[in-house]
Amino acid sequence: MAALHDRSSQHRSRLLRRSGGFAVVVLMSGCAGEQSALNPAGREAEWIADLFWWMAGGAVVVWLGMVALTVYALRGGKSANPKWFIIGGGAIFPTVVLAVLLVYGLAMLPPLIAPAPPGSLKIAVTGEQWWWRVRYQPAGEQEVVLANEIRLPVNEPVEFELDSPDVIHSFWIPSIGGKMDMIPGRKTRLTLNPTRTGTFRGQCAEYCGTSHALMAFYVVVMEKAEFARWLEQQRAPAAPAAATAQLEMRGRDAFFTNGCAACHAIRGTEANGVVGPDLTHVGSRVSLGAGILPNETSAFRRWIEHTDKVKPAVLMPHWNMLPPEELDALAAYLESLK
Ligand code: HEC
Ligand SMILES: [Cu+2]
Repeated sequence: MAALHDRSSQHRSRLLRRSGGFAVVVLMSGCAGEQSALNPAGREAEWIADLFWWMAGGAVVVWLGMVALTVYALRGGKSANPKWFIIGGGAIFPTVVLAVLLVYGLAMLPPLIAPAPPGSLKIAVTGEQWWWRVRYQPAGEQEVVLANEIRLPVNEPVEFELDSPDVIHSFWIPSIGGKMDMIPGRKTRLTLNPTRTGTFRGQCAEYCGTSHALMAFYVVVMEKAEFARWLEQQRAPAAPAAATAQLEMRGRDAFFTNGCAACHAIRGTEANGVVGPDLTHVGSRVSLGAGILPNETSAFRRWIEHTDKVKPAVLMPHWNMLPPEELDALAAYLESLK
């Protein structure tokens, strides 16, 4: 019996150790990666992470103090004058700690909401159900309308102008900065300063309907010259499908015969719909469907055939009645739009 008990308690502690280790690994892995406020890649995100660590550290110190006092009380410790515990620990200490935090937190606000210096890159982002309309407005140049992805030059301030036509969304790139609501009928602003290159992930942070959780996007921070080249390439109209690329030519025809052009624009063709995302260079994006599918031919096909299964309640009809060849052709054409 004793042996059995021994073994089972050994087993239990091993299990605890293992699951404890597992929990720590899972928790810590949430801190790294492309969508973590604790792995900052922007000036504003660094401030926010600092604030978090100061608060977390302070909370640990207060907690340890409380544990020490509890142990002391449980052991029957008698203080010289218990009144001082109540006045000191109950009123003075929290007032001082909260006042310091308030001042620290408030002092952070003005630079966080300050506009970017004049001449900075402006990007207007509109929250749609459930995707992002993105308009680049470089100073003194014509705007470039894109969707579902944001690219930024590193170490340059950028000012986002945010809005929404119908419901409230919230624009959030945790690694680069704080979140800002997108509110119908008014423009909100957010200035960010990315500090290192890389690919990060943003996410709608305000419940906006059925597919709210499927409303994400990738953010690619690039060297300044590389960004300028990229924007020029995106500004250009779509290259016409090569006459030799039979499948893509058929896909192009299918795009028009199936009415896709009523909702989507492909600059350089007659397609100029504005209901859905601009598709001029859709094949060059990191992801498809606002951050939810990889950008590859099979994903294009899946999106067109089963749109509503991939994204429930999506505001695009699905085309599962098309013959497989036509779906393949459409997918090949869209993927070729680099
Ligand atoms: C009634 C308007 C409408 C029609 C017609 C329509 N779409 Fe869409 N499409 C949308 C909307 C809205 C979205 C964004 C959905 C979302 O992500 O929530 C979208 C998204 C897409 C995307 C993803 C774009 C991206 O940035 O990842 C592709 C690709 C696409 N549509 C292809 C097509 C094709 C091909 C057709 C024709 C067979 C078509 N669409 C017809 C409205 C439409
Ligand atoms: Cu949203």
